[in-house]
Amino acid sequence: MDLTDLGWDDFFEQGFSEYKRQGLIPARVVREHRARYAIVGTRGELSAKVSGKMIHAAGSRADFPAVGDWVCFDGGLGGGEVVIHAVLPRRSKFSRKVAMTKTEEQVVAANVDTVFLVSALGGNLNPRRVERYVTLAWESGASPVIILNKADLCTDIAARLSDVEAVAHGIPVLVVSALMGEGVDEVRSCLAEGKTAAFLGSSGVGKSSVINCLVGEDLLEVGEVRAWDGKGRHITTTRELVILPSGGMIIDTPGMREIQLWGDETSLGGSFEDVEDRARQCRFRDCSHKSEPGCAVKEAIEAGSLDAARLKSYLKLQRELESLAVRKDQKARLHEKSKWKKIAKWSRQYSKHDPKRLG
Ligand SMILES: Nc1nc2c(ncn2[C@@H]2O[C@H](COP(=O)(O)OP(=O)(O)OP(=O)(O)O)[C@@H](O)[C@H]2O)c(=O)[nH]1
Ligand SMILES: [Mg+2]
Ligand SMILES: [Zn+2]
Repeated sequence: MDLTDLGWDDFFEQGFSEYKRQGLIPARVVREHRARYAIVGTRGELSAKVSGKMIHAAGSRADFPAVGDWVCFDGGLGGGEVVIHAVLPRRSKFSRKVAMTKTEEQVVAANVDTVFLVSALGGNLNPRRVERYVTLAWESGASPVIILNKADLCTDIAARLSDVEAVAHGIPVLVVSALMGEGVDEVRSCLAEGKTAAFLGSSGVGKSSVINCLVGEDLLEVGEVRAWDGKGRHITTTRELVILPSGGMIIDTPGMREIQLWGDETSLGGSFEDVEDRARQCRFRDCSHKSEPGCAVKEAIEAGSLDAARLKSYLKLQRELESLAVRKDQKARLHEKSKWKKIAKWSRQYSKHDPKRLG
């Protein structure tokens, strides 16, 4: 396999130079399952695990390889599993906060050029959920494209499309039916040789089905949806990078029940540019857009040029990011504290052996 077919370019070559000197070999992560990685490079597909040193040095889960990452492995021993010693700097990454209460970043897909945010028409298409995905996509560094799949199940496509376009804010929206094979060519035209696209969205919206259409065969397992509530079990259980016969790569991901934001106060700038543009014209810089005089956001809502639901959603996501910032900060302080405890302990031991040297 030629590395450029896998997306290798000058950016990664540069990151690789120091590892090249160490005799390490680059490869791309195509699958991950319980701390075991399938990697592909000039030697074909290999099974790999990360080195003990890397595990020890990792500050968080985001420091471990994710699907789409370029890693450096030691090819010296041959046979069996190879050992990954480093992850090359990522050009882009789609991250979320790990579910539940932990304050930790999870990289869902790395080095992605295009992210397809998939929702299903018919059933409960929720523009607020689309907004959430769009926010994370802007933050990722990849270009977002929205797919509304299952067009065959929907009788008022035009209305749903305009609901979504209102929150898409200039991002292309493609109407697709994987079942009928409609709109698939538009999806294909977003792919290119050496480029990587990732499919993200709730379970059952048809991510794997659309990919199967693109590949032209039933490569990925596709699920049953329970008719009575539109829900089913999660079909895709691991993230996987698929290399298309026509060039280009696709990452399939398991549906996410909840997608929590990972980012900072600047994260809403891309997805809520319409709200933030107006907010800059408010009389007070720290306007909360609730009851302050001279609030340009409120004025826009009254004039009908901004949707009230959009402001509500903006404020909600902003609160979520604020509480994330507080928790990140607490975590950083705890980390700092435990580091200084270790140093203090070490210096006490050190001074016991040779009190003079600590002066
Ligand atoms: N009517 C209709 N059904 C579809 C379409 N695309 C997918 N489906 C059905 O929707 C169900 C779920 O499809 P999947 O492709 O497994 O969905 P997924 O998003 O990959 O789900 P997870 O892997 O659980 O995240 C399957 O029964 C598909 O046959 C479509 O365009 N129209
Ligand atoms: Mg799937
Ligand atoms: Zn305001």
